[in-house]
Amino acid sequence: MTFSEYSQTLLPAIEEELQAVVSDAKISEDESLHSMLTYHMGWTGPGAGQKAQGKRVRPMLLLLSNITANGKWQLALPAAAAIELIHNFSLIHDDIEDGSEYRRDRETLWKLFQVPLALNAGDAMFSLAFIALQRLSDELGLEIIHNAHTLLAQTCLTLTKGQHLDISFEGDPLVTESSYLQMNQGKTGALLACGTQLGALIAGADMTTTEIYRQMGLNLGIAFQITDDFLGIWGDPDVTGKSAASDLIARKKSFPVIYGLSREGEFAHAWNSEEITESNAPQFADLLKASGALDYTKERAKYYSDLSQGFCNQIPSENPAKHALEEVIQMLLKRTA
Ligand code: GRG
Repeated sequence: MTFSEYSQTLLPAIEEELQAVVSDAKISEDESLHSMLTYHMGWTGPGAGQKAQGKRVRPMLLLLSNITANGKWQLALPAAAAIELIHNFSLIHDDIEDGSEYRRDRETLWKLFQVPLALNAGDAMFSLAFIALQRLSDELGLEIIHNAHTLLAQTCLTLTKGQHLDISFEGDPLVTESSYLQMNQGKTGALLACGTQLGALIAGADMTTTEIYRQMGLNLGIAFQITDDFLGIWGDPDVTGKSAASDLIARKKSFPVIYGLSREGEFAHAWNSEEITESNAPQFADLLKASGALDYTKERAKYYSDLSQGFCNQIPSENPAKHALEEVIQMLLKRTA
């Protein structure tokens, strides 16, 4: 079965589970907190629809992992919802921290409702992720349910550590590729690793097997973030929903920039001596490309994607969902948004 065929069944089930959990945010007759959450999830408000919902990559990976590990995917739905809620919570807070005005081609929550209410809506989303996990069936057994809670909680801490490093990079003139990787593993790798590992854990897989799933997700996450960094500079704004070269204007120490600075050539000189604005950002993107950063970024994204594929090959399963997992790995490397 292809990824697209699985999506037809799994995506509506994920959406239904998410909506059931998010409906817990209603405060008696006051719908405003709930409507902020449904706006961010892409279900309501201007521009609502598939693009506004995002790709739902993490819950899809979780369910496909669960299926390949011989799980009953319906039992993994609460965990799929939980991981997507943590992801969306982190986006709400990230947009505030970065001052980003647009996400998924629409205004961010803080832009529409101001920072205090957006922070609070993010907190509600975070709490709902753990409420979602309470929907895991007793049928799974207490040990699995306990381990799922522990894994999600530990992943949240890892995410904050990654985000701390990312924010700290702004004031650090000498960010190395190795510190970038540490940041990336926390900020992005950890949640994808958590998704694939949780899927296998809930299916009752043993520790050796869940570790293979974790590594598959972790390396995919690293490749995913490097690709995100690529798109933040050379992506098509009509497809990414962000302005062109947005990461350069924000002076983000993304993967290509760290490489470009390390070459100490024309790009590094311009970066250290000039402001980057909407109008000169394309020239900066060209200088960065000339430093070799574009090719190197693509090469490293492929390297981590291949590592992920290697772990996928080790999954001891003949289930057709394994092909769908392989497709996701390939798709995420080639994505344009
Ligand atoms: C979890 C307690 C806790 C804190 C979070 C704010 C924060 C700390 C971390 C930020 C993490 C972050 C925003 C990482 C970026 C990851 C990334 C590549 C996001 C884009 O993911 P997509 O492309 O988004 O899957 P869609 O829109 O498709 O859902």
